[in-house]
This record gives sequence, C-alpha cells and structure tokens, in this order.
Amino acid sequence: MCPSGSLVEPLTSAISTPPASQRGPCVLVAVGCYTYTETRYNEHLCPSSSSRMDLLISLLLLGSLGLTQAQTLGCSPHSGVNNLALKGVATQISDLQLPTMGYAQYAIDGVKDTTYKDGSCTHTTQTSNPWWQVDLKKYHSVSKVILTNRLDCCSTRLLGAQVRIGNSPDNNNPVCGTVTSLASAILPFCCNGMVGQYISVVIPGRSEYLTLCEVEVYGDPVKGCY
Ligand SMILES: [Ca+2]
Repeated sequence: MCPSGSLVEPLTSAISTPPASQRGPCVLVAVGCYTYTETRYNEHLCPSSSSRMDLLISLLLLGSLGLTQAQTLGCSPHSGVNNLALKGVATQISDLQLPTMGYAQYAIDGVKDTTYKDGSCTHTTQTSNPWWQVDLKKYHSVSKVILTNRLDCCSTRLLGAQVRIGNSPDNNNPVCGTVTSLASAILPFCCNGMVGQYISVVIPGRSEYLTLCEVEVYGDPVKGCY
C-alpha cells in the first residue's frame, strides 16, 4: 500500500518509458509510491546506467521480500537517521545583512533559536517569490522536512511558503507541503519519500521577506544515484 496522496505507476510504464541510459536501481523508488512524470524522467531522475534486466531483477527481489514503499518510506525517518540538512550547502535569493546578517546557512546550523537577533535565523530582503535552498549533494528519498519559524516577530510572513523537493536547482520542484498554520514554531511536513537533491522553501506569488530559523531534512540516500 502507498501513502495517501501518492501515485503508483504501472510497472510496465516504468520499465518501458525511460531510455535505458536513464534507468538505475533508484528507479525503484519511482516505481512504487513516488509521484513522477515524463518530464521528471527527462530530468534524469537517476543518471546512473543500468540494464533493463537489472531493473527487473531488483523489482522481483523487492516483491519477494514483501517490501512496499509504504513500509520503506512514509513520514517517519528510520531509526538512527540524522538530519541530512546539516551536511548540505544552503543558499537563498538575497541576504538582508542587518542587524545580524541572516545568512542562508543559519537555517542548517543545528540551532532552533526562534529569536532573530540571536543570530541563528536566515533573512532575505523583501523580494518577489523569495526562496531558500539546501543542496544535499546526492539524491535522497525524503520522509520528512521540519521548518522552525521565528517567533519574536513577523511569523505570519511564512504563511503560504512551500516546501519543494526535486532535482532542479532552480527551486521549481514538486511541492511536499505548504505552510497554512502558525500554531507552532515547529512546522513538520510529511514528504512520503519524494526524491530529490534540492530542498527549497519558496514563498510564491508575492513580495515578502523569508526567514527560517532552522530546516531539518530526514530521509535516505537513493541507492544507485550519486
Ligand atoms: Ca538555526
């Protein structure tokens, strides 16, 4: 069974659609509950090469083990999985720089202090469609992303922000979730194993400041992708 909200692609489609040069063991992630499109195949979901026979054998092995994506992915990270963002590289559309800089890497410094002046939150200038991004450097299946909003001021600025995950560095990736409530500074999003190298937070459709006090990313590396 797959998590709600995800799609199951027919195996015949997964096997026959992409060129052989684009197939690899990580395609297994897409075959199950990962929602993908033809376009995303063209974006080289997995650049490593693998023969059709390799893919078929892998599928058969998974089936024989009784594994499903719901069992291997879902919302909760596996036991012992660390915050992937801590080893990523963060960037953002712009730096406010006053009074405490607000650099992009402050969202992945491991500190969830929600007071901006304490120096552990990001801060862009006011700009259209502001974004922040962490590059995980490798493809991962992401189970959960947790944002920490600021609380000393201006927390409503984050309303409407989208968490996006994918392999496009321009932040135009599929949406895992949208900030619709500010009841807590801690905002968790279940991403059900969405695959990507880039995790972005984007406020679409308006001119806004974007501030994030921490972004945590939990998931697993995609085997066969480098
Ligand atoms: Ca921080």
